[in-house]
Amino acid sequence: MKNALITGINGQDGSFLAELLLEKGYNVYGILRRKSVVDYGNVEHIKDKINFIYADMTDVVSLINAMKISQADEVYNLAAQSFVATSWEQPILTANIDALGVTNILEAIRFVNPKCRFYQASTSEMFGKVQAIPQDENTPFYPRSPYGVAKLYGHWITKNYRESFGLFTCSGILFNHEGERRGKEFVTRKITDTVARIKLGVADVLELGNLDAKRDWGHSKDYVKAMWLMLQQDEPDDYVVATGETRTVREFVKIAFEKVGIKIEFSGEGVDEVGKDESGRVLVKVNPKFFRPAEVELLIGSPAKAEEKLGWKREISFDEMVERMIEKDLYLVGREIALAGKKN
Ligand code: NAP
Ligand code: F7E
Repeated sequence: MKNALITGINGQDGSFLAELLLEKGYNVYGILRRKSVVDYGNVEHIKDKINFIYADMTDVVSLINAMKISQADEVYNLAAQSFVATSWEQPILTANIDALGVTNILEAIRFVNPKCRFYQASTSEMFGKVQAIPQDENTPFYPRSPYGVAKLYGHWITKNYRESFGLFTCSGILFNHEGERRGKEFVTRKITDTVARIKLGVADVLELGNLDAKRDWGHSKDYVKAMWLMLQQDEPDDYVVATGETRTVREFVKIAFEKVGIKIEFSGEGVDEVGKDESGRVLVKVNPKFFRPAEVELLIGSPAKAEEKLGWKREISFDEMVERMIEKDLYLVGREIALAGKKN
């Protein structure tokens, strides 16, 4: 039985990866941060099967301790301040976690068990102002946010420890991946949650920022399989994981509303653009509050290397992903309404 240590286990990807590794018979260890209220987040449903260790990416001693306790054969570093918008508000914290935190965990591995294999959660945000279309493993980086810059450090230090010390380290350059467990501040989940609220009569309007931004959106459950595959290869390497399709935020909005039987037409331009239903009711507005100081306008990745060398293939289509998210949000909002009714 192999031991796996997952940082960021209670996040979106951590939860799907924990399920995958449990299915494969791993002993799963997961790092949690101490909070005033105990919160298992997305792994609440499997918490009895996971060995939790309290640690923090900014505290190398706690990571050495986690390595000793877990005796990990594989470490998946998923912990991050992962919300791009917040990285302008908390750039130092973002760098401490997303950049130096990677060095902390690599040093912990080097100190406790240099044979341990390591996965780093790199990101398409490193491509930022894209230098080629589609983006692949050879595309030059040009990050556009403190998050992207911090992740680029994490990416290079992962490569550097492979080349300097012979550690088995891999970076997965993952494009956006979403799902029912996505945080509600990210645009896809914000849309599906608000669409469900509008459908069920507890919200009036969806306010968004840049509707023109294009993203390559896949499902998290598919993407964690690629993480595992990378660590099962004979040689460590870096891989892009993407769908090869791109859509605007506006297109995502239209499709999400269609799933609940509402047809949206957009009209107007810039901050005056609105989305109306067939009766003319305004359901979507632009709010400049959600614009970013610098934007990543277009992402579309080529998964060719991952498909060829890892045998990875996505199974959940874009349409199925939106469907799953909408269904789950209709259920969750419905339950919230029912509970509120009982209290009154
Ligand atoms: P997520 O849901 O935001 O999860 C992030 C996790 O990191 C949470 O468990 C969080 O714990 C933990 N964390 C944050 N700061 C920490 C710290 N100082 N010490 C220990 N743990 C800390 O993110 P995700 O979507 O699952 O993404 C997983 C990883 O992939 C992240 O590194 C992200 O940057 C990267 N990535 C994501 C995507 C995507 O589209 N989802 C694409 C490319 C790369 P708390 O609950 O305590 O905050
Ligand atoms: O934004 C635009 C926004 O916050 C997507 C993280 O997982 O993927 C994620 O980063 C796009 C941007 O994700 C709103 O301006 C418009 O262009 O959902 P997001 P992200 O910034 O792409 C990468 C790969 C990661 O690595 C990150 O960790 O949507 N947008 N209106 C909006 N975005 C948000 N959040 N909210 C809006 O109202």
